[in-house]
Amino acid sequence: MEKLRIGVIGTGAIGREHIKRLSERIVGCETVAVADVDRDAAERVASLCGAKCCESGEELILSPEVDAVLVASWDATHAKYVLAAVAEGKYVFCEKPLSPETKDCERILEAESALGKRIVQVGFMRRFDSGYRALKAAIKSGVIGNPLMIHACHRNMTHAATMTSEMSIKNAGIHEIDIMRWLLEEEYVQGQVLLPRQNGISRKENLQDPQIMLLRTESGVTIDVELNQSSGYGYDIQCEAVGEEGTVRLPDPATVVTRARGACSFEVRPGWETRFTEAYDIELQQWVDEVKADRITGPSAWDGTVACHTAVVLGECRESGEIRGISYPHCPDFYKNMF
Ligand code: NAD
Ligand code: ISE
Repeated sequence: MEKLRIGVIGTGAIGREHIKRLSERIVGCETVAVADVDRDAAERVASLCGAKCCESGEELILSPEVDAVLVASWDATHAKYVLAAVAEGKYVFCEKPLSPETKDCERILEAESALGKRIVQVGFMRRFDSGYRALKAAIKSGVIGNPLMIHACHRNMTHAATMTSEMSIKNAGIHEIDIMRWLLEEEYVQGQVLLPRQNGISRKENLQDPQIMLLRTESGVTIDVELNQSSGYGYDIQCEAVGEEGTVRLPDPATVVTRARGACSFEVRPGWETRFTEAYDIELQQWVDEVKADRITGPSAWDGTVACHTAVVLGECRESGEIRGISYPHCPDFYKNMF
């Protein structure tokens, strides 16, 4: 296959970002079709990238000229497109979350297992970030001894108009849920959510902000994550692992450090687009290369399912503050040993 022909469903913020990177930086592919429920938005994007504009996501998936599908529509719509792509036997890259609902994830696991071959990848791009990779390598090297705790922050500049308390966990916190189990290579057994004082400046109905997710893993590592939708100063992702003999911390993205006017400072990126640019590039280049080689290895439907189950439990216990046990459905052999 010369060029992988990709169809993109959802031409909003990240859909457009991905289409741009597919045409400018990712080699061996082209965007041949797009679809969006906002037809005008889809047509604008189609004319910019020279792709066909489909009537619907379903039509795009069935198009014979589409080899592989990239889903970048709203969270709750992911599962139906993933299932349709699997039914067609087409590789599908689905932005996170795989679904906000566990029953959807289980249907996807069933459908993919029945095929007997992995064709679903979930957009947990942090696994491709050089900082997180270095952090994982340091933990695995044993330099800090056994890990005991992880302290993390997920701070957005300002909350999106649609953001709710539950979404803060299922849409933003889901990255943290995935990356912590990937860093430690173990599953969660317990979770809890704490609700600090509400941010009075950025009040919004249905959004308790900030929130703290607490997780405990099988070996007893405890993880605290500040989920903060309205930092007011930038998009800031922090993570520090504390071990028996030392600590190791996620680096801030490389940039210049300025010492001037009595201060020492560096820029905090405004959003995920610029904070994780290289990670998205590596993630999609690997996906394109692996799809062409007919064997994908990136974050799987099982990873998406574990993250979804964890987020659902945290969503359920967030108001009561109670500590809840976490358990997962049976992991089909098909997905074992994939960290
Ligand atoms: P957005 O609102 O900017 O864009 C979503 C687009 O999907 C909109 O144009 C909307 O009209 C379209 N859409 C909604 N339902 C649809 C449907 N059923 N069929 C076709 N199109 C539909 O949102 P966004 O920020 O681009 O987020 C899109 C998805 O990407 C979300 O699931 C989000 O969680 C994920 N995302 C991931 C990252 C990351 O860091 N990996 C970053 C941002 C967004
Ligand atoms: C967004 O959907 C993303 O996935 C970003 O990576 C995340 O940091 C942000 O909080 C989400 O809303």
